[in-house]
Amino acid sequence: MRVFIAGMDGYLGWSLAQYLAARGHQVAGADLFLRRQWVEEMGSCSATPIVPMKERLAALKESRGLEAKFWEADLRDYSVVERIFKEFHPDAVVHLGECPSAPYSMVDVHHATFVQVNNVVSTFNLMFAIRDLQPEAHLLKLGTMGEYGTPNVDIPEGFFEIEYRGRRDRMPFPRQPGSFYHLSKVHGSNNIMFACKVWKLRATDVMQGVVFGTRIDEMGSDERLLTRLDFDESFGTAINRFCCQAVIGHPLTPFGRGHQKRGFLPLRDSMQCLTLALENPAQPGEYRVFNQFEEVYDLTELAEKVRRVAEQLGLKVEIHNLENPRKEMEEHYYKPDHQNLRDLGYKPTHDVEAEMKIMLADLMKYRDRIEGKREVLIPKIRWDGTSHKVEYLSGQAVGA
Ligand code: USQ
Repeated sequence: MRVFIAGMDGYLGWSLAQYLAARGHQVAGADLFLRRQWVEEMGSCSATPIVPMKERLAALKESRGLEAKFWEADLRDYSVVERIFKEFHPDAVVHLGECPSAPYSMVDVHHATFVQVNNVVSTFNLMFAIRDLQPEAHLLKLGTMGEYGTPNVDIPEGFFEIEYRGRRDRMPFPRQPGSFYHLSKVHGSNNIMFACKVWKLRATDVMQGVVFGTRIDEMGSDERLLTRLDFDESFGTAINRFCCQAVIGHPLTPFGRGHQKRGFLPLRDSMQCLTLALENPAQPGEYRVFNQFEEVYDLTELAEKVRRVAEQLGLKVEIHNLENPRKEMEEHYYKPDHQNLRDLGYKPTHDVEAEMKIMLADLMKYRDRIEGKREVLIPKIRWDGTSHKVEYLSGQAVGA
């Protein structure tokens, strides 16, 4: 299959390029390297060393004998997307080219506008290019479990049956996201659902939980094939941050009461799920939704798991809750379905603690890189629009 990956330089994009190429798919991708700039803007860097795309592609060839085509390209420019489609003729388009950060979208009007325009317009351009140039192509769009928010009822996979005033219908499940970033994903989902209806596009919208992990087997031992791993307040997810904190002896930082629940899955299982969705595409006119995560934990359970696994590796770990810079429920019901991918054959490869162990061992090699950016572990971006470092709830001084 000819697969085009929008956002091929990112955490998921670079991993997926390798995973698909290793399975015999023809891979091409584009990226404007904005993620590298955003993380720099946060004063941080990837915990794993990452080389420029040119070197990544050379390493893929040298180490694995595999090739991928690449364009440095701005997907907000329709003429650029058209040019790529005319050259590559994709059978499938994976959209991983969005700004993925809730905090970044809450900084100020400029960041909020940037995130929504970037995410909505790039999705639009891919949809229109499929309609006009590759109408049979399957669009695999990365959504997020955060689109649903945390309702006090079970969460289905996209749609639910509802009876209201004596009548029944199958309707999209309500979206109640918690940031302008998560809202940008809802806008993308709505636009794609509409395009499937009116143009008979085929699309899969993946509501992905929090992905973690430093590697997939396809990266082997060549350091140049590693994907990035962020730990700053905007681009580092809670679990990746907790693991980075553990390796440098920084307290783990659940926010507020720390009972926010989320679904988690290892990077290698995210690759397996995305590939299953590609190899079993939606039908023309079908807009389907997959909830993609393995296990649900609350943030305190997660921190306890990181502590337990880190201690097995000889690390000493403390957990100190921080004041919550976000506006979110800190204790709530959370029970999302996740059957669709299992029905396609998804089998989790590693349990969460086994994957954490691999990740912590990897990160210990890069301790100095994390230590050098220690200050980014305490957040400043607040949902009320102000920006100043949050405090430890225990009364302990920040940085202690
Ligand atoms: N959190 C902490 N301590 C930290 C960092 C975060 O308690 O040091 C809490 C947050 O307050 C939140 C939860 O952990 O309640 C998850 O935060 P996160 O930063 O790990 O994840 P989130 O902002 O929800 O976004 C991440 C990705 C995003 C993806 C989403 C999937 O950045 O691209 O869409 O995970 S999900 O969380 O299921 O919506």
